Amino acid sequence: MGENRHERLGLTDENVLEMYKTMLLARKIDERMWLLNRAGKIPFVISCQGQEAAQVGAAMALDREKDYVLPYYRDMGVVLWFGMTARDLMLSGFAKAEDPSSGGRQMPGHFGGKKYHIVTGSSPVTTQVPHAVGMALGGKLEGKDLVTFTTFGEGSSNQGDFHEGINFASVHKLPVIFMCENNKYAISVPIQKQLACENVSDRAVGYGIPGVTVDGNDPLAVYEAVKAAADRGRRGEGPTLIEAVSYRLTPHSSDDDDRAYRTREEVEEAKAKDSIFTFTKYLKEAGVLSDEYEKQCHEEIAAIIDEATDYAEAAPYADPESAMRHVFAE
Ligand SMILES: Cc1ncc(C[n+]2csc(CCOP(=O)(O)OP(=O)(O)O)c2C)c(N)n1
Ligand SMILES: [Mg+2]
Repeated sequence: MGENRHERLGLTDENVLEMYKTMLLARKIDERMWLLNRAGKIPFVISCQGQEAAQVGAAMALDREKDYVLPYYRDMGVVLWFGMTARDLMLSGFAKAEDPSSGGRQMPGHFGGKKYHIVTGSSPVTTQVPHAVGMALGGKLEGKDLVTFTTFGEGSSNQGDFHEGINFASVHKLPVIFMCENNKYAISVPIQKQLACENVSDRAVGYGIPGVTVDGNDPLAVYEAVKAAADRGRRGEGPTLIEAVSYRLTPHSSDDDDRAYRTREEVEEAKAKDSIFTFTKYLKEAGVLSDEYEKQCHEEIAAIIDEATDYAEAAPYADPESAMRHVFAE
C-alpha cells in the first residue's frame, strides 16, 4: 500500500477534508445566491462554480499570516480560505452596510478585507495584476517575507495590465504568483477566439519565468503548483505563471443567458469533470471521506448558509448619509 497523493504532497487527511469542505461551502453559497437572485432578493451573482478546486487548492498553498491575495470576482474559494465567512458573502450579496468588502457599495465579487489579507479589487478586469506586483515590490523593499497571489480569467490575460505586470515582476524577481483561471469563456467568447497560442502559460517564456498549465479540476495539482511557486518566490527567484484549466459551469453572471452561445451538451460534458464530484470520489477511494461524514458536511453547510442568509437579509442597509464616504476626504 503506497501513500495517497495528498500524503505525498505533505497534506494530512484533515487538510484534505478542510479542502473539500471549503470547496463545498463555496459551491453551496453560490447555488443559494442564484436562488436568491431568481427570487428577486439579491441583484446580481457572478459564480465560482467549476473553479472551486483551483481556488481552494491554490489558497491552501499560501500562508494566511504572511501572504496577500488579490483575487478576481469568481474567487469565493480563495476568500473563504483566507477567512471570509458565509455571512460576509451574503452581506455583500444583499448589499448591506455590514458587508466587509465595501459596506454594500459595490457589486458582489469585489472582495476586500484588511484583516483577511484580501486586497480590494476594481471592476476593470486585470487591474489587480499590477497591484499584486506593486505590493510584492513594497514587501521586497521593506524586507518582508511575503508572497502576493493574484488571479484573473484567460480573457483578462489579453489585457495590457497582465503583460506589464508580469514583465515588471519578472525583471525585478518579485515574489508574485500569477494564476489564470482558464474557464474557457470570456462572457460569450470561447477560448479559441481569445488566444492564438495554445496555453496562457506559454506566454511565460516571453518573460523568462516558469509557466505551467494544470488541471483546474484537481485541487491537489493546483496546490502542488502554487506551493512550488510560493517557495520559489520566498527564495527570491521571482514570479511564476500558473494556468488552472477548468470550465465555467454557469452563465457568465445572473444577467447572462449562455444558451445563446454554447450547447447544453458541452456544459453537461464539463459537469462530468466537476471537482465537487471528482474530489469527493478521490476522498472516498482514499478512505478519507465516509458516506456519513459527507452527509454531515452537507447538513452543516446548509445550516451555515441558512443562518448567513437570514442574517444578511435582516441586516440594515448603509445609511444614505454615508454614500460619499471613501469617495471624498472627510
Ligand atoms: C477592462 C474591462 N473590459 C471589459 C470588462 C467587462 N467584462 C467583465 S468580465 C469580462 C470577461 C472576462 O473573461 P475572463 O477574463 O475569461 O474571466 P471569466 O469571467 O471567464 O472568469 C468582461 C469582458 C471589464 N470589466 N473590464
Ligand atoms: Mg474566462
